[in-house]
Amino acid sequence: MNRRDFVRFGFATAIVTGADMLRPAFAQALELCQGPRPPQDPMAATLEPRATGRPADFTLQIAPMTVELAPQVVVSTIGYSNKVPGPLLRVREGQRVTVEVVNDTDVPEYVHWHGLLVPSDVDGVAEEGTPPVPPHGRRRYQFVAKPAGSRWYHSHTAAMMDLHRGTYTGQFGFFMIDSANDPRLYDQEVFLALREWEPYLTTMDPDEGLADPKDPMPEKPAKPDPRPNGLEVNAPLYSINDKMLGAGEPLRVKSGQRILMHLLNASASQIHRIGLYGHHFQVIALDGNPVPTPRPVEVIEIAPGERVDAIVEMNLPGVWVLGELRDAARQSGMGIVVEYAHQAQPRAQWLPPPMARWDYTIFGKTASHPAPDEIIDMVFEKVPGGPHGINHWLVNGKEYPHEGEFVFRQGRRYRLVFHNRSDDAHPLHMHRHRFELVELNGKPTAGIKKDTVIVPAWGRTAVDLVADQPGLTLFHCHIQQHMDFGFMALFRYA
Ligand SMILES: [Cu+2]
Repeated sequence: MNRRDFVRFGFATAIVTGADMLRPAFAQALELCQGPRPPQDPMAATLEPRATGRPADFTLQIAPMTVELAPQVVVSTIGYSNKVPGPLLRVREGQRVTVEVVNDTDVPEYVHWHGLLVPSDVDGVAEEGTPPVPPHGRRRYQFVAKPAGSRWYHSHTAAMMDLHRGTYTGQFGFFMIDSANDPRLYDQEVFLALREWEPYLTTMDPDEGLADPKDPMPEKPAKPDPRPNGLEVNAPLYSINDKMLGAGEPLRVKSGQRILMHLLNASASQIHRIGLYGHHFQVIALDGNPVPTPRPVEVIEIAPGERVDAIVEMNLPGVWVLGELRDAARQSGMGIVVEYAHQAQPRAQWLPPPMARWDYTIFGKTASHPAPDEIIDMVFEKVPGGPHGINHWLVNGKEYPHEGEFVFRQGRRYRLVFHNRSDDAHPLHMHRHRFELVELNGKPTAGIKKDTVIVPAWGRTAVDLVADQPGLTLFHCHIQQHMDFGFMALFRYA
């Protein structure tokens, strides 16, 4: 689709536009991120020295902003430093980082450093005791950046029925922690955040079709729940970074190049599957952590909160669409044009890649785990269509909060077994820790370290972790609505 088609198809449904509101924001994120990285300047983001004390390494300003997703398609949201995604924060592993957060909104905010091993008081989570960034105030977050890999930062406020708060807004950005040992076997590096905009409540489940009837579904009950499903969150507009498909600068490549793609699903509600016809994604890291067995795949499935790092070898000259497999999402913006040099085609081509089931375990190694000191079973259930017509969620029989059910003892090894007794897939996120995948629907694996894992509909996933990060630790589904309506648990250290 070219830009003219894009406008002609009338994607600008019901979005306020105004020429004087538009900012020349074309592809700022790609400009920020493309090209070989400058090794001497790991901080590609705002540097704002302050008058008092040690200058902050980065400043993030939380404020209302508009995003020009495409010509005539402008959405209003809240973002970081007037950028979507927010500024790329790039540091060395082990570096002490100070981030000054200025909150130019009327509500308290929290910035969560997703995937970093940081103490509770700077993790950016109310439930863990992090102090808020007050309305029209500021607060500094100081921590040591670890571990190396693709991390990210985002708002961690509850949104409840307000679809203009928390992860429904533009408050997200990439946080790269560079390892000293990165072999840098690529020619170009790009950051691609998947997003939806203008969310609304609906009885239609946007993830319908993701459940595969061939899945084992070990947690499926004999009798289905007869209660009607509640309202879920869907969206009419999609983008990669701040642009809808066809509206931004293409990703310009040369034949033979190896492109390192840092994919992030910054969606509040949807799992996405991404393909690029005729090309393979060599998956090298999941949630920023190198996998034991890098393997090529044709489709990447990525849930809210997850990251996938993949190298794509450019070996099929043309002008292609890298995009969502679902036509509705791709045609509503979730894609980016990949343009080889010296190609004159006026239109970017989308062809569906061969269907393949996403399976984390192919990136693992032969299972072998030390015996856990303790097994913690966690059962997740849906209460369909509760108050406000919204589904509510139970963890071991009750909604958040839980009073001391989940306790870690320092140094002990735990196996968490997630029993998903619902018909939705859930990306489960553990704060301040990394876990290792042990089993997925009965399939054993080892060596895959993550902080967010999809538990398939009616599925079961087991993970191991060593309790080595004392302090309150939040666990939750990364779908904002599920988290807001009960799908959270707080782990304490004894
Ligand atoms: Cu969920």
